[in-house]
Amino acid sequence: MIHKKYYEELEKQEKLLSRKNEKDETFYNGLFDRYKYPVVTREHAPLIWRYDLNEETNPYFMERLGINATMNSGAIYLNGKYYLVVRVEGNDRKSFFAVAESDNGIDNFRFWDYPILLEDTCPEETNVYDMRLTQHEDGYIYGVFCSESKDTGSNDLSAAVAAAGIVRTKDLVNWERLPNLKTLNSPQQRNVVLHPEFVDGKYAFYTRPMDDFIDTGSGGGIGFGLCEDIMNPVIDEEIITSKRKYHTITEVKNGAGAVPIKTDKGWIHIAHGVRNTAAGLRYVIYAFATSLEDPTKVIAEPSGLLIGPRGEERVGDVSNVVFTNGAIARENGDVYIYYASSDTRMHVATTTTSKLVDYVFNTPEDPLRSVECVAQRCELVKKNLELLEKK
Ligand code: M1P
Repeated sequence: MIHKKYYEELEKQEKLLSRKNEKDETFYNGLFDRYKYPVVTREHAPLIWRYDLNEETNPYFMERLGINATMNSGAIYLNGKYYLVVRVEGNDRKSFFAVAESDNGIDNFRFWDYPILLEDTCPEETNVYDMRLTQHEDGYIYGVFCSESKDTGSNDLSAAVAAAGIVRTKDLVNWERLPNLKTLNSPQQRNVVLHPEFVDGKYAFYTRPMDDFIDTGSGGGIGFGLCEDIMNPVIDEEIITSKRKYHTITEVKNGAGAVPIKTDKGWIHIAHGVRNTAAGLRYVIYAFATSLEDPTKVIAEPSGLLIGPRGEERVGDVSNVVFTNGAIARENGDVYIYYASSDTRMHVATTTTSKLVDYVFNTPEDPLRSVECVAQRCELVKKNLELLEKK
């Protein structure tokens, strides 16, 4: 017999799932829109994932396998629908992947019945998270994610090793697991993204070399490397393409986010930057462009952040964080940037390819020193005052 409480909870959840999202009219910057409601929260997780519905075995209708957070999601537009491969974190702190779909990309995201059950090819793997979805020109959709294992060489219970796991699919239903990526010159990797096109006939990865699980150490920023054989993925040479910089939003760390968006003027990258503060690390989202001829060459980088945590986004399991690993760029020019706030819930910001191009190529670069930043601002003020006086 199904517990009657199930139907009450289902009705409540249905109200949430069918709620229309609205633009947040209090926010304006000319570049993107924010929305009033997050697009996926832990309350979106199906009841059948969390409760035993049987009244006999669950008389109190008690949550048996709770969900703690829904965050860092890969994104793809496929056959007329918007899909997120969400990082779902159970109350047990283990993350897994689950597909949520929506007809319009801004609301009504619904999880499929079953989460993705990855092939168990790495017995030492403890946790998986943050999948980037690349529609590659070879015809597959690749998912590159962080595969985390205990560092057995250390006495520290928290010591872990991060590597890039790889899966591929054609339909988001059947997933084939490939060997983890090997980067011969970097002990650890996180935030690895597969470029959608071959470069010099090879698979091209944006990497984030790290000496340690948390600290990048000598890992100077976002890297790039080529791999001949995706079935035996090895990168023997990585170059740093986007360096971390002193007293900027990327001082402590940065990492590739969404799969780069191809435009007439260059590849637009939407990444994350990390700085330290007395209140802990602060994660923001920023953008830059690389050359179409040479995706390792940064050709434009606007100053500062694109999206920072605001209002309720600032608070969560890991506060003061926004993080993206998925964006959808439609052929009609619409762009949906999916980002998580404070490692807790998912949001969307909408813009267009032409606005992103204008932002990336026409916003001044960071001059890196206060005195030059003021001079930069004074120049803007002067031009504006002259224009206003002419009126
Ligand atoms: O907690 C914030 C983020 O921390 C990590 O990012 P990075 O490797 O750049 O430090 C990731 O684990 C990410 O999942 C998380 O959101």
